[in-house]
Amino acid sequence: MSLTYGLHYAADPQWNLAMHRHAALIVVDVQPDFMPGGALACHEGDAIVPGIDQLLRRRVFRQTVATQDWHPRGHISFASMHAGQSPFQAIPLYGYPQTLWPDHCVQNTPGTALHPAIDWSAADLVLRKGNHLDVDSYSAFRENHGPDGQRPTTGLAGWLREREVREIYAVGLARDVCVLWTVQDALALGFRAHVVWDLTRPVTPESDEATRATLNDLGIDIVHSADLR
Ligand code: VGL
Ligand code: ZN
Repeated sequence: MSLTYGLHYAADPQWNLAMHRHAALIVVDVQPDFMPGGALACHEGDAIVPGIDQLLRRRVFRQTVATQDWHPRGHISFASMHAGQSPFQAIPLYGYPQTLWPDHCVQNTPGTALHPAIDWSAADLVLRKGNHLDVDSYSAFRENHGPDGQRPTTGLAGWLREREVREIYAVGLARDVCVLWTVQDALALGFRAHVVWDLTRPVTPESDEATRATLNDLGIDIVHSADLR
C-alpha cells in the first residue's frame, strides 16, 4: 500500500508542488551588468542563465522571488563617488567595510534589466534593492548598515512568512556577495537556507573556498540543480 502510494505521488506533478509548498526560490541579481562584458562582470556569470531559465519554466517552486540591483546615479557604493579610490577597494563606511564597485545597475539602464534571456513569468515578486543613495544593499532581506548603524529590512521575510515559506533556495549573482548575504540573512531570520551552487557564480573565483567554508560553518546546504525536482 505505501509503495503504491509513493509511486503514485512520485509520478504526479502536483507532488513536486506539495514537496516544495514551504520552499521559495530566490533568484538574485541576474542582470546584464553582472555578465561578462558588463559593468560589474561576474566570473562566468552567463553560464547560469540557461539553467535558471529552465528551473523557472519547470515551476519546481511554488514561490519565486527575483531581486534586481537598482542603484540611483551617484550611489555611495560607486568608486567614482570617492575621490582617489578605485573599484574593488574597501573603505570604512558607517563603521563597516564598504567595497567600492564600478558604476553598475544604474536605474533604467539596459544593464539593470532582469536578464532578457530568462522567462520571468514564474516570478511572484521582483524586489529592487540598493535604491537608497547612501546605503548599499546586498541581501534580499536587509540593506547593508546605514548611517544610523541599522540594517533596514526589505520586508521580504514577512512576505515569505505570510506565504508559509520556511526554507529558501538561492541562485544567481554574485555567489560571494549578494547570494551569500541573502542566505546568511535568511538563516538569521529563521529560514532553512540552501545555495544551488551550479546556478551561482562569484565576482572572483578566488573567493569560492571562503564562501564554501562560510556556508558549511553556518549549516547552509550546498545543493545542485539536478537534485531539484
Ligand atoms: C552585487 C556588488 C554590488 C551582487 C551587487 O549582486 O552580488 N555585488 N552590487
Ligand atoms: Zn550593487
